Amino acid sequence: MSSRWSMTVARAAVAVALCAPAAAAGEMTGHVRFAGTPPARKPVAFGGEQQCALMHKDAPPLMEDVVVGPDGGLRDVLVYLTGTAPGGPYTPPTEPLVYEQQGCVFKPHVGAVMVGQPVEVRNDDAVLHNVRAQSKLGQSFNIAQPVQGMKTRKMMKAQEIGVPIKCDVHFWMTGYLHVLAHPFFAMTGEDGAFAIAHLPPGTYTFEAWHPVLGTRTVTATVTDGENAPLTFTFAPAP
Ligand SMILES: [Cu+2]
Repeated sequence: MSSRWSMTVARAAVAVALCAPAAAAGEMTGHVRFAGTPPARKPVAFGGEQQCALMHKDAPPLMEDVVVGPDGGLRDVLVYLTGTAPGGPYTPPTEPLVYEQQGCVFKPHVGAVMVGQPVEVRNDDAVLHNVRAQSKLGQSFNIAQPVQGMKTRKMMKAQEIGVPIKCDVHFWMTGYLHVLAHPFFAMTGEDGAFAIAHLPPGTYTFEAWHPVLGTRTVTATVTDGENAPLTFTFAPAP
């Protein structure tokens, strides 16, 4: 075997090792799936808001009520540990969750932070947006951002799942903010995958929360070794 060939083989071996699923201790991984035919996503109807419509001359963005990836993964699901969380106290990340308003659309549609982690609302558009969070626990906020490039930071103080977010100016701009008192949570992307790390061994109940499709719960035992992945399955709304 030439040295050049053996180098290639060695590199391939490293690549395989890096791609193999990690068997991290205390990690709970899994997928959130949508069963059945995904509902068609309607284009955003901008109504009389021409400034917003003009930002999407080629094609309007699609509504994000239910977003299913090509492999049936369900996006925008919060998977989190319910009940008493192990350990603590927890240090929230200093990195903010950024809520961008871009092209008159919230990015992300659904976000999650820890109590004490900054939420940064930004206006990327040259139009007025007014972001309102409607909390049931006294942590509502109301931020007017008339100027492009404005950034405003807020800090949430208590755990609250599913705080509605909306822009008062543009009725289609809606979303949700989740606030968690512990770090054992994850948001799914279009592949529906999630990973929750650093769990001490024990039996826990995990809830999956979707803004339109409701909730699912699974109780599972986390061990020191590799844990069997969890699956949450949502069906079309009735
Ligand atoms: Cu707006």
